[in-house]
Amino acid sequence: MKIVVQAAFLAALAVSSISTSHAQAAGAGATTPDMMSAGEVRKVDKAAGKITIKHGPLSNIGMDAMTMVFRVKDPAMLEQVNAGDRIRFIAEQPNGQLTVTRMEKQQ
Ligand SMILES: [Cu+2]
Repeated sequence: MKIVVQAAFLAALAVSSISTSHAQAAGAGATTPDMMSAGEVRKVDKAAGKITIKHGPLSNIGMDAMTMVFRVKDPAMLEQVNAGDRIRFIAEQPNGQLTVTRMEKQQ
C-alpha cells in the first residue's frame, strides 16, 4: 500500500513538472526534443482517436519499453502519421488516461 501511494505521488510530481516545462517551452516558442520519446507507429485508428505505438522507455511517466495503445490529444495528429512511421512523441496522463500530447514524424 505504501508503494502505491509513493508511486501516485511520484506520478503527480512528474505530471506537474511536465506541465511547467510545457508552459515554458510554449512561452519561448521552442521545441524540446530532449523531452520526447522514440517510437514506431504500429496502427492508426482514426475512428477511435487512438494510436498504437511501439515505444522506448518513457521516463516522464516511468514506463518501460513496450507496444501499447494511446489516446491522442488532437485527432488531427492521426492524419500526420501512418503505420510504420518512426516518431518522437510525448505521452502524459492528465486524467489517468495515457494521452499523446505531442508527436513528430522522424524524417
Ligand atoms: Cu507503454
